[in-house]
Amino acid sequence: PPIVLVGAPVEAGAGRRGCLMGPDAYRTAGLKEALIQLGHSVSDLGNLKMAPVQDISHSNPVLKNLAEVTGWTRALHATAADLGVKPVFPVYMGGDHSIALGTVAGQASAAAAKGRPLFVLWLDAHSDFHSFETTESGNLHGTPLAFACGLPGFPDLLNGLPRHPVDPANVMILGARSIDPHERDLLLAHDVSVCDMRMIDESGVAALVKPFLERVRAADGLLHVSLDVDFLEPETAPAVGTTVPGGATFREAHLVMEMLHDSGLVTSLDLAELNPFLDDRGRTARLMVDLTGSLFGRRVFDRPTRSF
Ligand code: DIR
Ligand code: MN
Ligand code: MN
Ligand code: MN
Repeated sequence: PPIVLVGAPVEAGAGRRGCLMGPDAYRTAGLKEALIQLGHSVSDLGNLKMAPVQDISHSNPVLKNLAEVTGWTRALHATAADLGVKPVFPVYMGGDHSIALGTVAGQASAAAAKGRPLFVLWLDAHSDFHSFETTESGNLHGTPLAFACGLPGFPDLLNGLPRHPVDPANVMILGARSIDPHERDLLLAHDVSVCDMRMIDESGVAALVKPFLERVRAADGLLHVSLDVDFLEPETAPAVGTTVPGGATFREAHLVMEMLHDSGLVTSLDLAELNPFLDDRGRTARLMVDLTGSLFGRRVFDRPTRSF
């Protein structure tokens, strides 16, 4: 299907400024041109607009920028719910990871309309599994996966619209190496499959990703991929505010993307947390473009398509 790029210049969910430049950095790094070169038809919807939502509140006093994050969540939810039922492949160019409060909820609403289960692959150093009650930093980019899974402890971010929670059994987190105690408890209670860096060290990414893709296929599911820049090793991808050492290598990340492409199962993508202010001559933006290229079919050499 045609690829639709959606700019989400959001920085209200992160602890430091700069992610609002993300969509333009992807444009400067040639995301659209790279995908066209791979034979896809690509359109860029430009950047979404947002109106802060003032009539929203929560009892946790540490939450930062609730009005703005709620405004972005509603705008992205509406866009994703709409694109999700059309014959297009949406790529959400963030923006910090709070964009996924809206994108996953919207894709989940579209999946429900199609009567198909939504699966989520979360590529991240963090699990982003806080509720608005458990976050201690107050940075709402630490909450989107818990919201997607329908956990309690959130205000009415969707303005009364139904949430269509993703079944936690349909979620895989890959690359984790920084999980807060409250997140750990919630992940265990909801039985989310967490593949941490040690599991990648011991078995390699392919052995972890393949059975997950087989489950998506067996369930006739739709697959949303949420790629946080900090999934990668910071020396490889420095342009992110929350670097954690010991991340995925260049090849591990490309291999995941190549396997996702070969599976043919992915239906939507977030590119989250790129902070161009922290980049080194654009190399992280270019790497994210290259990884997206691998997800859309770039390969080193022809080989028979394997089905994962
Ligand atoms: C930490 C860091 N768990 C927090 N989270 C994220 O602030 O809640 N950093 N997502 O990217
Ligand atoms: Mn994240
Ligand atoms: Mn992260
Ligand atoms: Mn935390």
